[in-house]
Parts: sequence; C-alpha cells; structure tokens
Amino acid sequence: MNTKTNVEVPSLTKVYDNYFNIGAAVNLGTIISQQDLLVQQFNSITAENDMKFEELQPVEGQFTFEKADKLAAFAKENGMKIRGHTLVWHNQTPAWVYHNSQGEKVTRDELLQRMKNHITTVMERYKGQIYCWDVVNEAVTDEGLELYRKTNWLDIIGEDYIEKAFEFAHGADPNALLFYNDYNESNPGKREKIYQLVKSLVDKQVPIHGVGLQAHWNLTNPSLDEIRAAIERYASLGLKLQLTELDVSVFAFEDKRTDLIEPTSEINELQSQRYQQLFELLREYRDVITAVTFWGAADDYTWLNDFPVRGRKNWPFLFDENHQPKEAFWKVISFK
Ligand code: HAH
Repeated sequence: MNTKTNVEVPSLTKVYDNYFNIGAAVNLGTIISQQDLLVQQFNSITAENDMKFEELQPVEGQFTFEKADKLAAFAKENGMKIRGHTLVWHNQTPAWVYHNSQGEKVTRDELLQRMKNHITTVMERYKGQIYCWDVVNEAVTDEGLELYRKTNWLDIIGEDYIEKAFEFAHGADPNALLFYNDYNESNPGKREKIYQLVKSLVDKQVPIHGVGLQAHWNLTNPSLDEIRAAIERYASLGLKLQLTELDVSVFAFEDKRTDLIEPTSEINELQSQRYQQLFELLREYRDVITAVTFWGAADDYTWLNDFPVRGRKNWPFLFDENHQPKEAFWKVISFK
C-alpha cells in the first residue's frame, strides 16, 4: 500500500467535525484488516453483528460478550464512540426467546420479562460507552396498509412491545439515546408508516430520541427528493436523525447481473455524483442529523457481497479494496 498518499488523505471525521459524527460498521476481522483506515477516517463504530440478540444471548441466561467486548475495547483504545445495534428485532434472535422448555410459546408476561432482562443486562454492561442504541429494528411492514410487521414480538406481546422496549432501555441507561431504526425509510409509503409509529410513541411520551434511517441506497434510488421528504417528515417529530447503515450499491435492486468483476468508469462516475449530492443534502440538515454511519468502511468487505445476489461483488463505499479514497471520497470532502 502506498503510505505516502495515505498521509495526504484528509480525514472524513475532521472535515465533518462541525456537521455530524462519521461511523462505520465493524466486525472482529475488519477492526484488524481495516484498522488504519477506521482510526484515520471514522470516529464511531457499530457492531455489524456482534451485539445482536443471537450473539449476546444464544442460550437463555448465558450471555456471551467476548466479541462485543473486543469491539468495545477497540473503540476505547482509539477514542471512538459506539452505536449499539440492536436490542429488539425479528431477525438474528434465537428461537428460545419465544418458547418455554416444553417448546410452547411463552406468555406475554414471560416474553416481556425476557426482553427486559436482555435489554437491561446488555445496556448496563456498556453503560457510559455506548451512547446510543437501536432499541427496535424494522418493526414496520414494507407492503400493504398494515403498520406492524408480523413478528413473534408482536404476536406474543401485542403492539405495545415497542414502547415496552423503549421503557426498559430508558430504565437500564437513562443517558443513552434511544432510536427506532428501519430500512426503505425514504419510500413514501413506508415513510408514512414509520412516521405514524414513531409519532404514536412521541405522543405517548415514550422515551425515544431519534429515528435511524438505515440508508441502504443505490445509484438512483431513493431519489434526492424522497430522501429530503423523509428527513423533513421524521424531523418534524422533534427527534434527532441518524443515517445508521449507509451504503450506495452500484446495482439497482432488480438488477441481478453477476458478470461485473470491477466497477466500470461509468459506475464510478455515477457513484461519485451520487455521493456528492447525498452529502450536500445531509449537510443542509446538520442541525437534525447527528451521525452518518456507513455499513462498512471500504470495498474489500461489505454485506452486499452475496446479498441479495449470491456470488456478486459490490463496491458501495468511499474507499476502495485497498483502502484508498475513491473519486466519491474527494467529492464528499470538497465543499465550502
Ligand atoms: C439491515 N437490514 C440490518 O439492520 C442489519 O443488522 C444487517 O446487518 C443488514 C441490513 C436491512 C434489510 C434489507 O436491506 C433488505 C431486506 C431486509 C433487511
């Protein structure tokens, strides 16, 4: 790697110091393989997987904090913040959570007790270090008029599982900022459902401080107007906003091609323009947006390799596979 150019590369966090925190999702592999880049360019991390329910409590009462602790130690050593992801979700949650020892569904009270115990144990462990948590992830449906996604949480507890989660979280760490987090957040139909859900929480004085826009976007979707409308709508609730899982896929969602082995110059050009426009928009909303977290750091590792198309690489970030700044990076940092 060319260390000389590295020295000359400005730091994203420094350039955006007066705007918002800049984060990256990490795992035990990337805190080693991307260490220098992470430390130079980001001031916050999120565990991509290692703080999810199935990782922290795979068996009832047996908490496994080893991996999460290593990520927390990495953040501490490098003076970085941590966003917690995620406490209550329908995915990556073990089956035991919803069943008793006879294999039957637990009661509402039992599940609430398990929820409270999980949230409290996890949040107390990282109190003072994790400044902000995704308390509930992806509780809203993508299609149709129904608001709540059908999940075991909803089925067993009822619609108030969401406010209960926030109440337990607030009790566990009254200083933590508590977020509702979702994807397709800029799609007008889903946006209104997320708005309605979060508004109902605010109206009930549930302790919620922010909305997380996952921001799994691509070169054309969602449009800048849709993103702006989503930011305005959520901000009208008086909450803070964060982009929590930003990436810009080089493929449209319907695009299933698998022949690309590197991005074409046309793709690179479109992606640079897209990033330039996105950050221009985000800077306009610096008063309400408090952090922008990428769902990775550089193109050598992204969950989008293999998802949603198996065996296909993607190049969604500002840094290439060798951790060198892409054209998009220079666009993002050059503004007046
Ligand atoms: C996110 N879901 C999750 O919040 C995160 O924990 C995971 O690591 C990756 C993505 C987004 C999502 C999606 O983009 C498409 C379908 C379902 C969920």
